[in-house]
Amino acid sequence: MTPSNESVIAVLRQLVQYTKLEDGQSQSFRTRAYEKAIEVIAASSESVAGLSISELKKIDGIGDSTARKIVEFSANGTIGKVERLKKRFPPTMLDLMRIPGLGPKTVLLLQDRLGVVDVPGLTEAIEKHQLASLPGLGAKSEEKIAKAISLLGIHSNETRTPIAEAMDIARRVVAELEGVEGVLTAEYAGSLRRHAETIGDIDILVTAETDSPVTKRFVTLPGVTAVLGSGSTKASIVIDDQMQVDLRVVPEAAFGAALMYFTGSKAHNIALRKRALDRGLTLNEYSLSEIGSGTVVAASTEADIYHRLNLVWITPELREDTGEISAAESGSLPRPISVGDLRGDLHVHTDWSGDGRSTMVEMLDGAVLSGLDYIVITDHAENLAMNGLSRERMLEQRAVIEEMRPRYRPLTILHGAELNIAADGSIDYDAEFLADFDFGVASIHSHFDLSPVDQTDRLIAAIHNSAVNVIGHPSGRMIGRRPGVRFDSDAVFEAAASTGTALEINSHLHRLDLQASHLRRAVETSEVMFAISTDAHHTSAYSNANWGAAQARKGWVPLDRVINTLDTPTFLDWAGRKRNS
Ligand code: DGT
Ligand code: CA
Ligand code: CA
Ligand code: ZN
Repeated sequence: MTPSNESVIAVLRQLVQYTKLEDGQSQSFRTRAYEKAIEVIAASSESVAGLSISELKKIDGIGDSTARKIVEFSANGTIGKVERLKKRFPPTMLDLMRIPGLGPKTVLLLQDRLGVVDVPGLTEAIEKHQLASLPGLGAKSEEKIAKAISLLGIHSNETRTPIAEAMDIARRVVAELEGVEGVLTAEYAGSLRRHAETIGDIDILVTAETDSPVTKRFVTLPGVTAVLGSGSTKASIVIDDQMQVDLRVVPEAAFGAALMYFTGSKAHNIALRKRALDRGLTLNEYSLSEIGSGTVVAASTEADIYHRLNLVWITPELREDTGEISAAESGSLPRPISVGDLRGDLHVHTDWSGDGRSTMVEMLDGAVLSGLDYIVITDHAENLAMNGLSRERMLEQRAVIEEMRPRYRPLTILHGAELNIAADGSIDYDAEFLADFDFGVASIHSHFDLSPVDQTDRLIAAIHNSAVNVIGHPSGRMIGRRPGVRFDSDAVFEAAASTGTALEINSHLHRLDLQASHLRRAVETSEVMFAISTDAHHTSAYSNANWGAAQARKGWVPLDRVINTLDTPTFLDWAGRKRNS
């Protein structure tokens, strides 16, 4: 069986990380070559494993050395270089590299001088003030690293994995299992299906014909670094030295009951079981059945089970026993937003931004393919170091967009910018220049450590700027990497509501910003509107809108609070109202 593209990408990502350690720097021509190949493979719909070296090299973006490694991986399930580097650098050193302020150079220094190769070791070294004496570090860096560790809550070995990384692994395992003979369906459940921000372990459910070798294959998948258990209907593995994955094989007739059980949460399950008992029924991972007679009343689909409990089907993101069951009973659950409800994307980059990877034409074609009615091009404004556009470039871009418009009708193309909110809440350019854009997204890209009072003032100042229609990724957090700014959320919601400024629900799995608890509170306590945007820097990122929709569901956001579910004229009217005020 040839490995899936997802598995090839995962091993190349490992190669990138280990190569950084080997090189002692975070960028080199080798890591750039692997990263380029990852992008190309991610965008490809054809399977690359199984191709020959010469076939691989014909693909634009894959060079000789990467091609050889892909072929080696397809044949052996491993890459010799990765295996060798793993012996030199324990996998826990990759966890260290995720801590802000710790690049490959410092991580190597920690190993070399202090023998520190994991987070607990680092915590101990900080307690003994051993970092301060290392060349190039000092007391100040030590303090910064200590703060990052404490804010991220990663001091112990009990680490949870950010959803972005867990999702990659789960999708790759699901893709592999779908290729095994006799497998009918494979789906991830657990906290991942509930769209939790961090994931303890991945739970996968499979239905299969009785003679399918699925559990046997599961324990030998590419990337498996330990087998924790294996039987005929269940197995557990560790993948990439990092993540536990539990597999359950269940009968098709019980799939709904099993999916519901293993999706959880535990609290939601317990509440439903109690509800079942009140109705003379028992609910478990096999079925909803009558007590006594044992007659099965529902089992094959989740919807059947919820209906038999006099509830509407509850979207997995809400299954936390925080009011969703009574809302499902009274019919007051918000209708779950799906990606098909989104008519526009209000935060999109092109390669005019230093960090954009697709051209304007590619991004516009992508918008059409995604079925969008309108799109706002929001490349970075001038104050963003390296990646921002000068006034001249912005005007050039506006002319290009003007030219594109007739070609892309009925797609409506707006010219916007992603503005940078400075420490004092001011933004790029001047009022006159800003007024000539069709739309503005303003985001925090700097000064993450101001006090909550200052951050609140800063956000509110930006919200009051008539050139700002949306606050992009309002907290600026990166899940598991950067905590994001703290601010008085009620005050920000109120200011946004009263000025007609929307708050973004950023769809990147690394961001998911605003967070779900903020969304739910905002919906309950204010009139604020939201924009579910992809912040795409590449055409492949349009599909992230799925994750933005999931985040909105998790935050109990109803459809009528999302500005980009409006049809084009109504949306344009909304945007114009603030800009012309
Ligand atoms: P995680 O892995 O910590 O991110 O969170 P979950 O929710 O994925 O938890 P996990 O993997 O321990 O279990 C998966 C699901 O299985 C869980 O959401 C609900 C169900 N489950 C596990 N243990 C129990 C239990 O003791 N009682 C009930 N009712 N359900 C359970
Ligand atoms: Ca789990
Ligand atoms: Ca589990
Ligand atoms: Zn952006």
